Amino acid sequence: MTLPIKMVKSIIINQYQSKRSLMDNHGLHTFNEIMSQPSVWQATLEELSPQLDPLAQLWAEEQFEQVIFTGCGSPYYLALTGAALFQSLTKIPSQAYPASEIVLFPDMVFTPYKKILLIAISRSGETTETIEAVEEFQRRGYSHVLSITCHADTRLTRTTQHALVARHAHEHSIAQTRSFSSMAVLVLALAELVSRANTDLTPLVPAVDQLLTTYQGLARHYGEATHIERFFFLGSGPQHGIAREAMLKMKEMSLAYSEAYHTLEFRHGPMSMVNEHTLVIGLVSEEAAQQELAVLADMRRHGAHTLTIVDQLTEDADEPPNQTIVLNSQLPAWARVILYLPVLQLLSYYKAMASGLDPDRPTNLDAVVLLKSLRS
Ligand code: F1P
Repeated sequence: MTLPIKMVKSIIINQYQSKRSLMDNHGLHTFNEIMSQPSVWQATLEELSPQLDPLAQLWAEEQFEQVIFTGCGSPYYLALTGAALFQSLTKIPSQAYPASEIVLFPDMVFTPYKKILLIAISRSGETTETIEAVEEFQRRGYSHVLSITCHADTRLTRTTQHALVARHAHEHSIAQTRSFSSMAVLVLALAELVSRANTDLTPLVPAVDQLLTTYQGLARHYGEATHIERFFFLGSGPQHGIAREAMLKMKEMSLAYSEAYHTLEFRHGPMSMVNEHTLVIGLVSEEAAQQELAVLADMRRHGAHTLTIVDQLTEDADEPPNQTIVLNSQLPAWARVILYLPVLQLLSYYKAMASGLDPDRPTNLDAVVLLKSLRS
């Protein structure tokens, strides 16, 4: 069948237009979700009190001896940061495990402690492994599970007695950005409550706003730099989980080669991968700044580009100023940990866009991993 030339033209134009509008919309959700973090964190903080009050009572009654954080993917990385912060602040032994490890290797996880709180983190509240980790915990006779999620009514929240919900943070995008950071705000608030740190977390909101505005151009510059092919995210202590999450964002959105390490571990082998096509990103802590900055200086000597993230610039620092992100948080070290992430989310977004990929639709990935039971 031969179509009239006019009709062929209109089909081609329509195809071109729908391709164009698809291209124009590439990454729109991801970009908006990253940039909405100031208002979503604000809303999350405003709704905290009624959610935290019952937990304050629970803590007073139960006197937990151990806290186990769990989740899959991004929430597992939040679990790593949560456990590091929690133990440092509260002195209660705290560990993080991927949910699948709890289900498959429970004897490796559970200790003789009697009073354990399990904190299960999941954006969807539907991930099979996370729900089965909760069931394994309950099967062993433990009763207190706190879920941290973005949806109030889920399989997870129905299985657990206690919940913290960042209900403004749910996303259209598959890769987690504002959901991760808002659930992190909930973890920070819980650590603040239990440790009685007496810290006001509201300065996080102007700080993240300022960071996204000030460093969007820098993120774009490195995301679009065609000579950068490998990304290494280095973080120690509570920053390590955030470095792992930044690495995951780079993989999910842009498919670029990216790895994360404990900062001083990087010298023990991985630095062999450093060359002039490498960007090494240092999430520099307050406690170990001197040692961590020395790693970055070593990597510059090996030919790497470096991007340094610090809370404040120090006078004796020798990192190049145009390659430095200053958090300027006005918060104690533990409370500023989530501020390292948002500019790095933008970096992954720009890398994906420059690579012709749609950051809203990561390759091979669905929003939730639903499996047949791991035990069958
Ligand atoms: C966990 C998760 C995400 C990942 C992807 C698949 O989901 O592994 O970290 O980005 O979306 O699911 P959830 O338990 O937080 O819903």
